Amino acid sequence: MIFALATPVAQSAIGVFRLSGPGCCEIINGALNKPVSIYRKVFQRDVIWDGALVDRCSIVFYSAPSSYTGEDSVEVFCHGGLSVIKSLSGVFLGLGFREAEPGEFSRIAFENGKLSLNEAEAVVDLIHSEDESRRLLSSEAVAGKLSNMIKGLGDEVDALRVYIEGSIDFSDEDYDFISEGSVAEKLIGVRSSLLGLIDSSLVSTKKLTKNRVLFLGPPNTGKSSLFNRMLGFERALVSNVPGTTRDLIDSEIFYNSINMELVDSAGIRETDDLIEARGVARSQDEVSDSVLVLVVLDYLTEDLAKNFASILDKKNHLFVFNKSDEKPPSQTYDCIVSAKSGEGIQELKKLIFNSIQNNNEGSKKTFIIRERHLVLFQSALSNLDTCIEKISKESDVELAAEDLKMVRSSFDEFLGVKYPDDLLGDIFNDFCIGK
Ligand SMILES: Nc1nc2c(ncn2[C@@H]2O[C@H](COP(=O)(O)OP(=O)(O)OP(=O)(O)O)[C@@H](O)[C@H]2O)c(=O)[nH]1
Ligand SMILES: [Mg+2]
Repeated sequence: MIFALATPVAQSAIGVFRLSGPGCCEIINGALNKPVSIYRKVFQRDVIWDGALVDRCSIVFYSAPSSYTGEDSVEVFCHGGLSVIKSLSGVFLGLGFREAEPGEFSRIAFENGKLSLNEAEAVVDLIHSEDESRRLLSSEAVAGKLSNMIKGLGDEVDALRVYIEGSIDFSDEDYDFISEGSVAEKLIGVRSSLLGLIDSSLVSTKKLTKNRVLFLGPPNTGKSSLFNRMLGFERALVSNVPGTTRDLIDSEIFYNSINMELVDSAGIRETDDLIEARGVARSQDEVSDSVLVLVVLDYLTEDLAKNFASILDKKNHLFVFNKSDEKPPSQTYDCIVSAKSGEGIQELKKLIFNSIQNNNEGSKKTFIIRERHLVLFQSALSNLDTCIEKISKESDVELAAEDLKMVRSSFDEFLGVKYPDDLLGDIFNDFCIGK
C-alpha cells in the first residue's frame, strides 16, 4: 500500500493525499471516527490517531478496479497546513502505508491495464504543459485517441497477415488470393493512415515544448537592451562595446496566456576572438531550437538585413529596427522600436504573440508524441513499404507476412504491450510524486 501528497508541499487551502493498495479502504476506516462504506461519494470524517483528532477531512473511497490505479484507492482532502500534512503522513505511515515513488500511481495504472504506455507518457506531458495548445494536444493523447487509432491499424495489419499466411497454404490452387483479396491496396491504405498520423503529430523535445524566441543580430544593435526591456528588468549586461554578450541568456515571460522563453545571444559577425566565435556558433545552433527569431538591427547595420534573411531562410522570423530614438530606419521592418525610450515595445510583444500563435506547429497538429514514438512509427512505415513491394511483385509472400509481424511489433511497443526493460523506469521517473 502506498500513499503520497498529490498537491505541492506548501501552505495552501487544501492538501490532497492519494492512497492505493488492496484493502486500503478498510485500513483507513480504522483511523476514522465513523467508517465509510460507500464508494465514489464524498464523506466528511475525523481522522483520529492515538485518541486525538488530527484533522477533519473529506474522504472518497474507490474500489478496484474502478480507480485511477485499478486497485482499491482513497483520496483524502485535508486542510492545507504544513503541520496537518505532516501529521497525516505520520498516520498513513503508522497504518502501514509507504511513501510512493514518483509516477508510481501511474505505473500501477499501466500494469493494471488502466493506461497504455503512450497514455501514461501523455499524462506527464499534460502535467508539464505550459500553454493551451500543448495542453489540448496532450489531453487528446490522455483520452486515448492516438492509442485507439494505432490499435485499429494493428488489427488491420493482423487481419492482413493472417490472410497472407492463409493464402500461402493454398498457393498451388488456381486462384490468386493476393490480388482477389486486394491485399496491396489495403496495405497502401494502412500506410497512408500511418503517414497521416505522423503528419498530424508534433514531436515534443524538451526545448520545443517551450516557445523559444531568439534575439539575433550583429553586435551592439541593442539585443540585450531589448531583451531586458521586454522582461522588465536588467537580466543581461549591456554596454557600448560590441561583443558584450558571449553566452546565451534565457528568461521566461508570460503574455496573453502563453509562455515565451526569450533568449539573448552573442552578436553574429566574422570574428577572430575565439570565445566570441563560439558564442556566435552557438547562437546559430540556437536558431533551429527556436520557434521565432528576432533579427535586431540598428541604423549602422541596416545593410546586413539581406544576410540574415538568407541565414534564416524558411525559419519564422521578424526584422526589428532598434534605436529609433536616434535615427529613423531607411527601409521597411516588421517592427520599429527603441529599447531606450520603450517606443514600439508593446507592438513588438503583440507581433511576437501573433507570430507564435500562427506558426505554432502545435496548432496545426492533433497529437503530441515522443521521439521514441516517431522512431517506432518510422520503422513500421519502412516495414510496410518492403511488405507492399513484395506483395505487388507477388514474390516472397511468406516473407511479406514477416514484415507485417514487425509492423505489429512496433505498434505493440508504442502501446506498451511489449517494451524494453529500462523504458518503464525512464518514463515513470519523469512523473511527479503523487501521480
Ligand atoms: N540610443 C539608443 N541606444 C541603445 C538602444 N538600445 C541599446 N542601445 C545602446 O547600444 C549599446 C549596445 O547595447 P547592447 O544591448 O549591449 O547591444 P547588444 O546587441 O546586446 O550587443 P552585443 O551583446 O555586444 O552583441 C549600448 O550602449 C546601449 O545603451 C536604443 O534603443 N537607443
Ligand atoms: Mg548583448
